[in-house]
Amino acid sequence: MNTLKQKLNEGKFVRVIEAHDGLTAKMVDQAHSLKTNKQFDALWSSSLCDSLINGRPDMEVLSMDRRIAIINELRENSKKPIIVDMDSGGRLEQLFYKLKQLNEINIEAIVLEDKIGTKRNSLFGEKNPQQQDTIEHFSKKITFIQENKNSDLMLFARIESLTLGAGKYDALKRAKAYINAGADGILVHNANDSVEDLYYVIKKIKDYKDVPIIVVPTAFSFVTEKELEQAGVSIVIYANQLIRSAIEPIAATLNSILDHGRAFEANKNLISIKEVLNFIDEPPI
Ligand code: SPV
Ligand code: MG
Repeated sequence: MNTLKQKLNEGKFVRVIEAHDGLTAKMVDQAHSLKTNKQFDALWSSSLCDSLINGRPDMEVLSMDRRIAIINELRENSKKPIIVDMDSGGRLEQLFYKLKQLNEINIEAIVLEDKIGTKRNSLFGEKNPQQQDTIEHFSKKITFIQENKNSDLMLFARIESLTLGAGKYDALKRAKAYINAGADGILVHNANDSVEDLYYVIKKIKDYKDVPIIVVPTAFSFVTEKELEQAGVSIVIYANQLIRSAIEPIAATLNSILDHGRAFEANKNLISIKEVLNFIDEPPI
């Protein structure tokens, strides 16, 4: 049973966050706001974050084996559905083997983006020298995935028209084509802080067909979940916030040890060894 599909079928709004290793997956699983009673519903396996923790750029240069190893860490530490960022999937023959590997693990959804050639992260914005795939070629990839994926796995087609300067009408044209090619839902990406075109595209897609829509509000993080839901969004992905919250504290600890010639001064910002040792339960043996 695909629990992500189930939530969407029940009309629930789905809140997703990036996790990049067993520890972050476990922390997401445990996160529960006492103030709002909210939790996260699913995990995002991000190409950006997985690349970053491996010291690589987000250019589809991390092997699928490594991505799968990280996804397995997430699965071991969390019961929540997992949505996997598949990048562009590469050429059709590469896509075939990536999909074959993804079919063998326990995930709920994949997202394939309509870029071609050397992939770069979308948040570079319109100056990105990245090329967008043709509608025909990308639609072929969607159909190919639909024909070869596990039947319960959801496929979201990700449209980059708004991040690459092709505009809202191109985004809408692509959304219709990708839905007709077999996409179960659409991710409309947006890399700037204006949401006008994004909302236009979402509304028009919903008018065309009521498929679930994903957004990634990194560049427009001021927008609330409530507002996104009202705009027609079903899934919000917080795609990089956990890795970004780790980098600055690590840099501060490094500098503190270098500045003082000891770790004592850094201690005030660290959790205790006792807490670390107690954080992960021991096996019931
Ligand atoms: C990722 O998290 O790798 C994504 C989202 O694809 S973005 O970084 O905004 O492209
Ligand atoms: Mg990515």
